[in-house]
Amino acid sequence: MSDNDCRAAERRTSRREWMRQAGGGMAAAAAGCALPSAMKAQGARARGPNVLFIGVDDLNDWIGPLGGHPQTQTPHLDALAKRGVTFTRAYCQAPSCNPSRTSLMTGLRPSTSGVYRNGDAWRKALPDAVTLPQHFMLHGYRALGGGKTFHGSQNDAASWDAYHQFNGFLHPPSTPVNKIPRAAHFDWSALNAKSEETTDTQLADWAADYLRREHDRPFFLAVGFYRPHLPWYAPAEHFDRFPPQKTELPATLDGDVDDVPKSALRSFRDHENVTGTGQWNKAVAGYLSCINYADANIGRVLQALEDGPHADNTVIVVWSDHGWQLGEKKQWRKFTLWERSARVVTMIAGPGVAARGAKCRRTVELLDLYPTLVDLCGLPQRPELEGQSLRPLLANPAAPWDKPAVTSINADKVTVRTERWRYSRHPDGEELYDHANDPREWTNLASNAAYAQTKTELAALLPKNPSRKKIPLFADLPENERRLQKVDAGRYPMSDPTNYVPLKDTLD
Ligand SMILES: [Ca+2]
Repeated sequence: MSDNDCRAAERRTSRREWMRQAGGGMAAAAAGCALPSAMKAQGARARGPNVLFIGVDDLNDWIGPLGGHPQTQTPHLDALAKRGVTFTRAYCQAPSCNPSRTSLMTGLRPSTSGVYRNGDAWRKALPDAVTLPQHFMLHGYRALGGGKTFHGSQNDAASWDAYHQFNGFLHPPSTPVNKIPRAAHFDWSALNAKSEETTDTQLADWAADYLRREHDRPFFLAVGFYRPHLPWYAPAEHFDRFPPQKTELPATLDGDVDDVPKSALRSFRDHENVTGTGQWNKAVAGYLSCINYADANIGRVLQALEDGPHADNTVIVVWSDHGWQLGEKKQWRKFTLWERSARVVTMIAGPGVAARGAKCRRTVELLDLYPTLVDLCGLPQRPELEGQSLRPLLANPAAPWDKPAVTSINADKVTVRTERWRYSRHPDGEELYDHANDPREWTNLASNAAYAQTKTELAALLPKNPSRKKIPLFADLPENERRLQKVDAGRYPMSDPTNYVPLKDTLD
């Protein structure tokens, strides 16, 4: 660690000390120089491999390797799938951004942390949690991030050596383009702009620049793309590939919602708006366009890795925080417990991934990524983590595995997925789907007496005593506490990514 790095680490440590004294309760995740000597020595020996951790916001299973939509165009993810393992039954722990990302980044379930809502102040709920990048920092890695990794304004200053974040996105001149009243960001349109002018591509180029350079320490680099999160605005070249009149809608069944508990459904408003204005095809085309744009940005990053000095020594993970519905069961967005909302992208490639090109059909969870990366990089595991390392499945995708995937909306709305079944419990009823015969979850078997035993077995897999802790809303925290999590550093110099502004200098 250089003297400059040591001084920066000291500054970070004193800031954290101050945060604790100020009542922020932030974890004392000291890096480098502030560590006990034994750990410092361990950190100094860290040699990698590096981690490239690519998150894609609101990306469902409409990518080539998962086959969720026949017209999707994701050539770069298709190519990555040939080099790594694609998990075809990977699920989020919550079908919305903040609780899903909190679980992924802390390795704890929502049913443990109580963080179920987008507005929940996750760091307030988990003041001592050591996040995934923090753990790597503790062991000698440099942790860098950009874009959206934690949710929105709830980034975590303690988790990064430096963070790259832009403010603002390009919008069409007049919105909403779809003219749906009160659409807010529920909109889609081509942008009359070059990719290089857009935030996600600039993020990709920032990461690419870093990946092309030599570094004195192994890195954990998180790249969090915003699209295909709403609004679906992307350069016209991507929209041109998906003419709406030729775009296929997701398969639906009349009366599909008649056999589900009322509280399983969220809202019909979006569906009425989209179908009432005759724009279902346009919306689907808009989402596919933004997926294609995300894939192109991922391609930029992966090409830079391939061209640079770290190609053979970097674990690549591509993940999404939850799925997205586009009219299945008359639902749009996420926030439900069905397959299209709970299923996520999880692809892993690089050192330690022997089963190149394989698909793994075991049920895995986003919170398995933390222990997996720790395992692949040879770091000590953390006892509190609730996931399980996927390493055996990266060697043999058919290896024995009996861990189901659990997704929670709150303590009383929760689902469990096994390789064959999905069982969901709501305050006003249950659902049971047999994926061997009903992959679209059209026929709820929960009231069929023939499946009573199956239901009992699946119910036993749901969280015991799920947390009902009341988590304060981030927006309600005093300004000084909100500020502790803010990593709003503005633009780092694009021309010299080694010249990162230490967080301390940008926060004070
Ligand atoms: Ca149904």
